[in-house]
Order: sequence, then C-alpha cells, then structure tokens
Amino acid sequence: MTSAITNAAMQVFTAATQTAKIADLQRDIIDPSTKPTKGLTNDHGVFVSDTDNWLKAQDHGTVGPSLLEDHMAREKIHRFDHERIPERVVHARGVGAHGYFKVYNDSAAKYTYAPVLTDSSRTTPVFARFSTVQGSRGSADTVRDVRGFAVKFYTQEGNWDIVGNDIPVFFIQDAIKFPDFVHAVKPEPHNEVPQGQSAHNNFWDYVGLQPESAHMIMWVMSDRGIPRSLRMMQGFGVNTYMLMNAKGERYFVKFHFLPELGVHSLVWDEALKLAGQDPDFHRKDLEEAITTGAYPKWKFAIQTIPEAREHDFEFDILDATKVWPEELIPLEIIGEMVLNRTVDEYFPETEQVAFCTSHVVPGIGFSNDPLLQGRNFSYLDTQLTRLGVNWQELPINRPVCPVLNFQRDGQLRHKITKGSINYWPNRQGIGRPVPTSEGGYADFPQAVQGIKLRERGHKFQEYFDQAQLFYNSLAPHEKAHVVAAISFELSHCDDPVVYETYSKILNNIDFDLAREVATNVGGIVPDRPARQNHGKSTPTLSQLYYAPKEPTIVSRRIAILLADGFSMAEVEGLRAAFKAGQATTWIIGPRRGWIHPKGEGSGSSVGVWADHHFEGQRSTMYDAFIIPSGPEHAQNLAQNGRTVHWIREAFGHCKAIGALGEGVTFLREAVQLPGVQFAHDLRSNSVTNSYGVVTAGTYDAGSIVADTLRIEQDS
Ligand code: HDE
Repeated sequence: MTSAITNAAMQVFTAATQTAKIADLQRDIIDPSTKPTKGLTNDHGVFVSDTDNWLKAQDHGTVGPSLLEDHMAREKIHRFDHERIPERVVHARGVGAHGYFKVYNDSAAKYTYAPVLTDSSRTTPVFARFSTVQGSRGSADTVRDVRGFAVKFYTQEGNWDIVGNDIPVFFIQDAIKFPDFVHAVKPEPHNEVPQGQSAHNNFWDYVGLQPESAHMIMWVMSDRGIPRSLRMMQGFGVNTYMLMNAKGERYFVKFHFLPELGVHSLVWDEALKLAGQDPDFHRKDLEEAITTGAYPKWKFAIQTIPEAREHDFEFDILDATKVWPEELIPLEIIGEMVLNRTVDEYFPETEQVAFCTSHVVPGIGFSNDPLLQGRNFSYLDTQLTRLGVNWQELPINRPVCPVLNFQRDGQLRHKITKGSINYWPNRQGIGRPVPTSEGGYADFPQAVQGIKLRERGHKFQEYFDQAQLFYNSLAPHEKAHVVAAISFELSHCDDPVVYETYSKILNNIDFDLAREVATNVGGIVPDRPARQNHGKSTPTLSQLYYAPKEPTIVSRRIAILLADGFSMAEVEGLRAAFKAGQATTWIIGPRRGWIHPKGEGSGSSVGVWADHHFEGQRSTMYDAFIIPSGPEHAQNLAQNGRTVHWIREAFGHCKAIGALGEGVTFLREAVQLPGVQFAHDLRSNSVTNSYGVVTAGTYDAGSIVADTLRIEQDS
C-alpha cells in the first residue's frame, strides 16, 4: 500500500473514531515518542546503559563467565520467559478491531428496555474479534473452518458480549458435549496432526456418530467455511437469548449481523494456496480496509418470538442446531456496526480481550437453550485460567461506565479502593456502593418446575430437516462446492469405518450428494435415499442472497500487470477509475521500481512504480486483474512464466480479468484452454465479456470499469 493512501486515510479515521472506549484506553497507552525521557529504563524506572552485553568476569579481549548478579540481564530474560499466556482452547487465532454500534430508532422498544438497542442518540463503542476455531495461534487464516464473530459492546449500563460465529447453527445441542467435540476436531492426540484442518479421522468419526451435527457440517463444508474476507461474512449470535420490555413481557431473540459488502468466499484451491502464500490474508485484509478508510460495516438485525409462542414451531427454538427460517420469523434490521480503528498493540487488546456469553445488560437475558446455559459457565471459567481473576480490570475488558463493588484482591489487582468497608450490608449503609433496583439487572420472575433428568426435548431428536433445507437452497455451483469439500475431507480420512459412516449420514440429507461423495471417497454408494427429500428451500440460506443491491468494487484489490512498453495514459486512466470506485490498485511488474512506458529507456524516471514484482506475490492475493495494451509490454509479459501462471490461475479461480489491445493477445495465449475464445477484434472499440473476462480493442476506462464491476458481482 502506498504511504500516501495510508497517511491520508489515517487522518480521516483518527478524527472519526473517538468513542468513549478509545478515550478510556488512552489512560494506558504508552506512546514512546511523547515520553518526557528518551532513556531506556528497566521495569522499575532505572536507566539501562547496555542492553546487549551480559555482565561477565573477564579480561578485555577474552570471554569470561556470565555473572548471575547482572540484575538487569536477569530481569530482561525473566520477563521474556513469561511473555506467553495459555492460548484460547478454541478460537486461538484471531484478529480484532474497534468500532461503534448505533440503532436507527427505538423500534426494538417493543421487545426490550435495553438502551443499547433502543436509544438512537447513542453511539456504543465496540470491540470485535474474529477467529478460526481449530488451529493454534500461529495457524493460517484461510483454512476451512467456522469463524468466530465476537463483539463486546461497551454500553453505559455495562458490557454486553455477543460471542457468535459466521454460521447460524452449531455442531452440538448440549454444552456437556463440547469437550468431546473439541477433542475430536483438534489435532489428534498421538501426533498433534492436523493443524488448522478438520480433514482427519477423529473429526469425521465423531460427527458421523453425532447426527445432530449434520446441519452445521453442511454449512462448514459450503462456501461459508472459506470466506473471502472477515468483512464479507454474516455474524450470528447462534444461541437463543431473551429480551424484556418495559411492560415485563419477554421475547425469544436471535441476533444477526449482515455485511454491507455482501457475503463472499474464496474458492477452495485459492484458500489452500493462500494458507501457505499469505497465512495472514484475513488479518491483513481487515487492517488494509480500515487504514484505507473502507470501514467494514454490518447491519444489525433481530428475530423475535413472543414467549407464549415458544412451542408453535416444528423445531425447538432453543435448539442451536436449527435456524429460525426467515419466512417464519423475519429479520428486523434495527442498527449497524462499523469497525473503524485497528488495535495499537495486538497482545493487550486482541489477545487479552475476554468475552463471556454471561455478559448481558438490563433488558437482555438468557433462554433455556442448553448450549447457552453451559456456555454461561464456561467462558468466565476459561478467562480465569487465561488471564487470572482480575481479568475484568484489563484496559480492553473494563467497562466505560463506573464499576463499584466489594469484589476484592486476587492476583494482579490493579485498583486501590479507599475506605475500611469491603462487605455488604455494612454499618455505613448510606455510603457507596449500595445495591440499587433502579436501573439494576432484573431477573424475570419465571416459574420453573420439572423432574431432574438428563434428557433433551423431543424436537431436538430431529437432525436432518434443516440440513436438507440448507442443501436444497444452494445454487448448483454451491452444491458442487459442498460435494468437493466433503470429498476432500473424507479423502484425508484413511479409516474406512469413518468415510463409510459419513457417506451414510449424507444419504439422510440428499441422495445425489451421498452418491457423489461415496463414489469419490470409496464409501458405500447408496442405491436409494435413506429418507425422502422434503423438497423445501429458501433463498435466504444461499450466500448469493446477500449480494449488495448495487455492484461494488469498494476495498477490492485490483492488480495491473505491467511490463516495460505499456501505455501510460491507459494505466493512469485505469488507476483513477479504480480509485474512484474505492478499490485498491496494485502495480505488479518485473521488478519493484520504475516500469517504463513505450519510448522510455531503462534509465528514465518516467513511468509507474511497481508495488511488487511478479515473483513477490501470487494471483490469489488479488480480486481482479487488468492487462493494458502495448505490443512490447504484452510480449514481455508473455515471455515470463510467472505472469502466464498468474493469468491461468486467476482464470481458473473465476477472477474478473480485463485486457486491452495487445494485452488481449497475451491473455488469450496465457489461458490457452481448448474451446475458450475471448471474442475480440483488436481493431474494434467494443467491449466484450465472456468467461468473466472483459476485453476491449482500445482504452475506454468507463466501460472497462463498468464491466469489471458486473463481473466482480457475478463471480
Ligand atoms: Fe465458544 N468458547 N463454546 N462457542 N467461542 C470459547 O472462550 C464454549 C460456542 C465462540 O474471540 C472459549 O474465551 C462452550 C458456540 C467464540 O475470544 C471457551 C461451548 C459459539 C469464541 C468456549 C461453545 C461459540 C469462543 C475459549 C458449547 C457460537 C472466541 C476461549 C456449549 C455462538 C471468543 C474463550 C474470542 C471461545 C466455550 C460453543 C463462539 C472455552 C463450552 C455455539 C467466537 O470458553
């Protein structure tokens, strides 16, 4: 990225992001450039004169033993030895950003008295952390996995956390199963293989024996499992929560985030390659979008069901393996979330942020969803191990509203509370703090009765209806991707019991799916469906449904492939047009340096500065490509194996590709696929579009951009 873009955008975003939480964090931010002293100190403030030589007993010129008395050296090493904390047992790899949340009006007041959801004059600061689930902190971003979508709302009534995912359902129905599920998906215990993948015996063995996971498996094996960007995913609270209104009425609720840029995915081959070529692809994408001012934005929506209608549905609304179909319970869009600030330092913010499903504010509560009830125990518990008992005092976790209570002591307590009283009730009862019902969290007076049993409701026993609904709702290419994904995963399982069992599970979802996968992986090919397909489908489950209404190239990465001898006017025109569409443009040339247009010699400083050289990047890192005209430039490109590979690979990944004049000749030769013709006449001005490739004889930035937009949208 050019520093010019970064600096300009930085100024815009610095001004725009002063939420109450950012102001709060300032108390703990150290900016070395503004410290009154330049001197380097130890942890106790004593200046250090030498950080590079351990104190030794030696004659000058000889090496003597290092002395333990060097307290400066010992402190440095001790601190270093303890830099790591336990990584999250799941969702270890993540990336976070700050932003804000706003509601549009008070329409949700029908359901809740929580001001964060009803007061449109408020801007609530948020911190969002996105994550993969299976891999360790150092694993790759683009693996096939669920993505965590956790948001901490720093409301004036305290912190509220939605600890959600990019997929609306979950693998299991009861929290007690979570340790088994996680053990099964994580690297196998004997050899700690595989990393960042569910393609192994134990995972498919477990889910084959737990058919309640079938619905979630369909989602993870679909394109949802390999998002193009964290900014292009839906977010779901998954569990069923409760809302309470001022009249004391309760509603079941599900929370949704809908990305402004639509839902988009990588293709599997791209995801696999990126995992090696750029393991930080999603982290960098988020950072690039925010620092260039293309702030990620989601609409926030709720689905609600009045308490009295709990049992009116075919499925149990407390079962986290089921969606609430939008045809039955429509989404109400009530607000939006924008992320507009990257973190200053990864560890104290993204690593130390601690989410808990039990963090709710007055007006929001819990349902009896058995997954949620277990989660409410687990998250607080895990933070104690990860961060210690005073984790809520850490800057990223502390609320922006006052905290005052009699909780005390414990390791690493930061706060110093004055006074002689640390209990309630106390003889100074009029003092502070006193429990207050006004504005306090109110539990709903709910009658509870039952027999203690280890059982699940009978509707929880139905596992395949919605898995089938999801699969039926996919477009043909999306279905093909599911077949390929499950076939890939089961191919990595070498125990026949595993792939045979799973082929059978699939036959409960779709006969063709089961047959295709079983044939691919050596399973038992069924000769009849295990159950009748109910034939229902809904458009809202395919990610195509979430494409933006107007095509957009905002924040898309467009590479202009250049060799010496190109046309300067064209490149300048294209760059200006892409910039106007808020895409980022990257010049890729034979070297990082000046690439010269037609008629300029190698010593000339007339030209375009290449951001990268052909070998330094890969086609997978870009959304679209343009090859300008120029006979010499096209010939230079054609002679380079790497550029030919760039184009062939991008074409195979269905990327939008544009070419002009002689660039089209290069493109045609590079792709060289039998039967693929880019209809094009070099003398003609007309723009043609076939196979996602836009070609034109001569330069007209307007039509090239318009067509690229259209293709971007289609692909
Ligand atoms: Fe989590 N989950 N989870 N989970 N989860 C954790 O908490 C757990 C579940 C989710 O960015 C852990 O702080 C149980 C569903 C996200 O810091 C842990 C169960 C959903 C994150 C934990 C579930 C999630 C976590 C590990 C079964 C989607 C990352 C570290 C009942 C709605 C949050 C931590 C972040 C993290 C427990 C199931 C989402 C161990 C017991 C369902 C996004 O406490």
